[in-house]
Order: sequence, then C-alpha cells, then structure tokens
Amino acid sequence: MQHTTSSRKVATVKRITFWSMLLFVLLLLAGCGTSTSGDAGKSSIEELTKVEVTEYEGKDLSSIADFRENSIKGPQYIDIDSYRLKIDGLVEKPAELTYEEVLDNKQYKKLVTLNCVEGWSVDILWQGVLLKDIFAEVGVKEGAKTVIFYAVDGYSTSLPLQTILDRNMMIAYKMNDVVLPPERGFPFQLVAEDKLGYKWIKWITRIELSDDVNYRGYWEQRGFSNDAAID
Ligand SMILES: Nc1nc2c(c(=O)[nH]1)N[C@H]1C(S)=C(S)[C@@H](COP(=O)(O)O)O[C@H]1N2
Ligand SMILES: [Mo]
Repeated sequence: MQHTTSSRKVATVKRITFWSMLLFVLLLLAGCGTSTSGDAGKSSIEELTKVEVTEYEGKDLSSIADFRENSIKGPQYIDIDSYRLKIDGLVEKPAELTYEEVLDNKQYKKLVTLNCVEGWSVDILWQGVLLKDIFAEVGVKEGAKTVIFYAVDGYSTSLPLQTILDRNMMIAYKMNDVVLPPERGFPFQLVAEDKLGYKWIKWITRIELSDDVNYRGYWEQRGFSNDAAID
C-alpha cells in the first residue's frame, strides 16, 4: 500500500517537472523572439523611413536610408546628457553649450544636397541653427580666418570663416523632419552646402576659431582637396 502511493507521487512529480520544463523552454523562446525584433539599434533607420518626409516644396527628397555608412570608425553613440558643444579658439567668450542651448537659437530649414566623393548623393531637408548665430554669442575675435570642426570619432575638417558666413551654413539636428539617428551624426552634422561630403562632419563636439589658413582635416591630410568644391 505504502509503496503504490509513493510511486504514484513520483509519477505526478515527474509529470509536473516535464510540463514546467516545457513551459520554461517556451517562455525562453518567446523571450528571445521579442528581444530580437525589438533591437532598436539595428532597425532605427528602417523605422525612421516610415515617418520621414518625402517631399518639400514640390521637390522629392532622398531617404535617410539612402546614405552609405562609411565613417572612419563606424557609427558613434553620444550620451546627450553629458554632451557639450565646445566653442573656443579666437573667441571673446569660449562656451560649452548643452544640446538644448544650441537648439535655443533660431531654427532654419533648407533642402541641400550632400555629394560624396564616392559618387553618390542625397537631397535632404535639413533643420538646424546657423553657425553665424552661435558665433555671435561667443564673439569672434579679429584674425579668425578658419573654422575647425572636431568630432567624437577623431575626425576633423575645416572651412574658411568667410565661406560659412557667406553661405549661412548651419549645423543640423534634424533631417527630413526627424532627429538625426546615431548613424547620421546625432546630435549635430554640419550642412556644408556646395562642398563635398567629407566637409559634412557628423557627431560635432568642438568648433575652434583659428588663424591657421593651412589647417587640413582628416581626409584633406590624405590627399583630398581642401576646397572640396563640387565639380
Ligand atoms: N565624424 C565624422 N563625420 C563624417 C565622416 C566621418 O568619417 N566621421 N565622413 C564624412 C563623409 S566622407 C561623408 S560622405 C558624410 C556622409 O557620410 P555617411 O553616409 O557615412 O553619413 O559624412 C562625413 N562626415
Ligand atoms: Mo564621403
């Protein structure tokens, strides 16, 4: 009698163990499935293509997904809470601006084409603030001729101060009405209108006003024209 009862108990325990194990495995699989499809990092560009604008003032725009990612060290991921845009060199009041402080300036929108030396181009609606307005805040000193931009990946490039002022160049925080994703230069990319893609520095962290007219940025040191005019 005793014996029969205990073997029935053993059988019940085994059955419970089997079903709990099966349930556990199923939950594990379900969990795995969710985390794969929710991988925001990989799919963010694809998600943004569903909400970006595709046309501006009657002109068709390229997509955020039409860029070829070929940055020197791949995409950079900037923590916006600790982010500061440093403006220094030949200025009266050097500044370290937060993301919000940069965006407090008057904002502008413009359709500008980016042409890469590799032969592709994209027509994008950019939104951001004018460098002229940021320069007015810090006060550019006499003798400043070159504006040198530095990025978090060690990249750099430069443009004559006069070129930036003449073309009302901006740093953009949005493209096609959506905030730049990390791959596209979040928080800021220079909209180097009329200049080749390598002047369009992404992930800008520092802007230096300089009197050095011979400065050469990352690609400029490696044989690319410092003027970067589009033929
Ligand atoms: N910080 C940084 N900015 C950069 C680059 C880079 O490697 N690092 N590449 C430049 C080049 S060559 C081009 S064509 C444009 C657009 O590049 P993307 O398609 O990789 O965004 O970004 C420019 N800005
Ligand atoms: Mo490029």
